[in-house]
Amino acid sequence: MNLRTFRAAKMRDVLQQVKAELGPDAVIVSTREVSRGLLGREIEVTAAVETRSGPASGPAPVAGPVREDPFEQRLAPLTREIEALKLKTSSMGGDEARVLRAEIRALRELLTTDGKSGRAREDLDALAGRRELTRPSRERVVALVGPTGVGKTTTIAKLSARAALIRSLKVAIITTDAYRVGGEDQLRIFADLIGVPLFPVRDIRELPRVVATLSGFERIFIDTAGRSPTATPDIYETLDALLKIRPTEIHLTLAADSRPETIDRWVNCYGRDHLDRLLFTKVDEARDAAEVVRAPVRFDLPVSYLSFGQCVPEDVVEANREVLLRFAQRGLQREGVAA
Ligand SMILES: Nc1nc2c(ncn2[C@@H]2O[C@H](COP(=O)(O)OP(=O)(O)OP(=O)(O)O)[C@@H](O)[C@H]2O)c(=O)[nH]1
Ligand SMILES: [Mg+2]
Repeated sequence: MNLRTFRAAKMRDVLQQVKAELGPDAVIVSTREVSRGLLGREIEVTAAVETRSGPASGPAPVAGPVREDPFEQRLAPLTREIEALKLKTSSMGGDEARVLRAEIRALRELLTTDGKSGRAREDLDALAGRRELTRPSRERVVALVGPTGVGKTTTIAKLSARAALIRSLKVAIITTDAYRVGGEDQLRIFADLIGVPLFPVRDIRELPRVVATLSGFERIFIDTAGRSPTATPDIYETLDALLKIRPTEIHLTLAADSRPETIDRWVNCYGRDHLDRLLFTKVDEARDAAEVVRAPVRFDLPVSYLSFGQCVPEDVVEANREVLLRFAQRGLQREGVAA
């Protein structure tokens, strides 16, 4: 038996390699995702073929019905190949057959997911049209608002570090998350590491006054306490204070795999007209991220940044159209973001 391992970014490319190198009788032994350097992922397929010569013994693949969808047309030969492999395992017994069947199931799942992504990409391209999906942050004062635990504080640390250390700007951080145990400490550690001053604001109504005292700073980042969407009085209080220090850019911060109804609820909670940007975090954890394109279109609210990990300051990028579409299509990790 000739056992070989193949790798490529896409499952169909690996399968093409398998077919080209080992021929139509190749059997998939295992498939897995492997990391490619720091930035990407690849599919690794181990395939085997009997080394004996002679005609293939398995039943010939049966031609499927003609399909209209161009993606399904491309997928059809692979689907047929999987069917043929499945037939082959039905005549086998024991553990070997069980393992092989599990692998075939995994392979089918991967192919279907890839197929859906391909279609999603076409849909999202059409949906996005010529609309402005992204817009860089421009204002001197930037505030992040949104649900608890999405990564607001971490993102504030990343953005402050980029502005202070890379762009050499005079940066100040304000936290209004001073009442929660640990809320201020978390940011103080980052601020000390970056070497920028941190101004805690214990009473949110004091925020405009504190900002007014910071006229010597070129960039001011405001971290707010995470809210539950039912805590509307708190949300309004924060919003009210932020609106008094216009021009402030308010970025609604959300996890990249948020469901549409969650995003709608949050945008409505703050009021679309009070928001300037969407900022998506946890891109690295998202499997389905179509909302990073759909939401900016739905609300005409461009995306500023994408955060894709816990590391400060490197795991954040300024969003751009191509990256957003690529990521929304694949919904996968760093590959779409950092490339
Ligand atoms: N995987 C991943 N984790 C992240 C990302 N951003 C933040 N985190 C992690 O998410 C957790 C919560 O992050 P915080 O920055 O404290 O979130 P927050 O929105 O400030 O939370 P609250 O202040 O409690 O509302 C921490 O463990 C972070 O390290 C990201 O882009 N990807
Ligand atoms: Mg926080």
